[in-house]
Amino acid sequence: MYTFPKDFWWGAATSAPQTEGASLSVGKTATTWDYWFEQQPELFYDQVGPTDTSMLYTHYKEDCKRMKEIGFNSYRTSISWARLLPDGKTLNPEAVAFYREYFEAIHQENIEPVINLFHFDMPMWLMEKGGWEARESIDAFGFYAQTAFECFGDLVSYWTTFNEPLVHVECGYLYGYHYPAIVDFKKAIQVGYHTLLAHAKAVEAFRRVLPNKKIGIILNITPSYAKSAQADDQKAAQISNLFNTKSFLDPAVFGHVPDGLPDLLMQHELLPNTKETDRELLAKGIVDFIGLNYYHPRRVQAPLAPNMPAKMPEDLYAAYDWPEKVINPYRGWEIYPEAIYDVAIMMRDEYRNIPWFVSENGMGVADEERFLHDQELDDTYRIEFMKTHLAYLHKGISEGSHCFGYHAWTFIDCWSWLNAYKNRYGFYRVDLKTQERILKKSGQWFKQVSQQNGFE
Ligand code: BGP
Repeated sequence: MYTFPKDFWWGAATSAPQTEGASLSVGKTATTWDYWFEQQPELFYDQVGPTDTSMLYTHYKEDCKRMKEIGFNSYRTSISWARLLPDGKTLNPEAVAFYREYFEAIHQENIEPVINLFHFDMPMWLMEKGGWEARESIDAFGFYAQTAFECFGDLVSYWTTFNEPLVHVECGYLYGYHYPAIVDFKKAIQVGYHTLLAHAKAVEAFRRVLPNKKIGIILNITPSYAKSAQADDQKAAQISNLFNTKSFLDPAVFGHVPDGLPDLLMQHELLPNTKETDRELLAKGIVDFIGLNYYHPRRVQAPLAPNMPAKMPEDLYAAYDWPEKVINPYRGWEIYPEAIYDVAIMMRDEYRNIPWFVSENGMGVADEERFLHDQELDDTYRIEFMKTHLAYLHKGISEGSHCFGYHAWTFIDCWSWLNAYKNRYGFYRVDLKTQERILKKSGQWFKQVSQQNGFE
């Protein structure tokens, strides 16, 4: 029997843009997703945009009951910046009323709400001024954060500033999966740097407004494993970890950028524009807890034909196709549950054993309706996926890592960026046309795990 610590969080995560719907109504203005979909709907799978979701905006009451039915004691979602502050300054009373009622409904089911501020959903009014590339995004985010803390601080004890900040950096400024789909390493670094400062600005406001509550950040963790023990492969893995793990984790835990990163950026002419006061602000960004989203590791090797100075991260480390990898046949990502143990030990030994939780973990499945028969969806594959990850997490905890929870991705099938509804992850299946919800087998299993605080 794998038994987890007392009061362990069992639940799931999602986000405002992926579940709420009501995307351009009740006072909300456009985000980059609304805008991009309007401009180029063909980029989105099945041409499904951010308005076509599970419509939590109207279904949240029944959905909170569904969360309870499958044993959640905690649940993360986010606030939509463009809904709360449609022009960046003016508070939208309908948004305040909606989120207050939503968070109250979560409490009514005895579920702890964990509320995040930014989940890839840049408001268009800020994008038009340059988005995270513009220095003014830092104060704009600080103002938004403070407003959210003031409006909902009485209802929410656990807050997070960003979900996977590395993703809007990489996908928006290096690889073209998020708007503005620019390919520019130097801009990407500047965007990442402003995001770090915006995070610190929000934490600074938090300490003033809600000194007795807790704040964290949610990071995607993709531990980098080197192809071989040779020095150049090892160096590539180190650089990959510097960018992909330490770049946001070190500032959140220690209040400064990781050693080695400024020198590396200087060598490659990638240093961002800074101000003298930045160091002081960054030091204020230390959090109370960390959330780590884990799906798959990175396999890396020395770059094959590097440019000097680097034009892309691939000039510093290259992807390596590990022949022994196990693949999720329904999503294509590597499945490597052992990494969750390595991460647990890393948090214990290298990050002062700060309290942390698994804030996303799950298995995406394309065309999941093939497993739907007579209104039952047998997703045993997902149960196996979660069990193996939880077993490794348990091992890390039993060796002293301070992990206090496990949130699956996700509660209900949700809209996901360019892939829209291609890959399903939910404990509940949603039929987009009828809005009917069907509990999958994994949801029934998760309820037992939560009730027993573990599994056999
Ligand atoms: C994480 C994001 C989520 C969600 C998840 C699954 O990176 O925080 O928003 O999208 O990944 O990814 P996908 O939907 O692309 O399969």
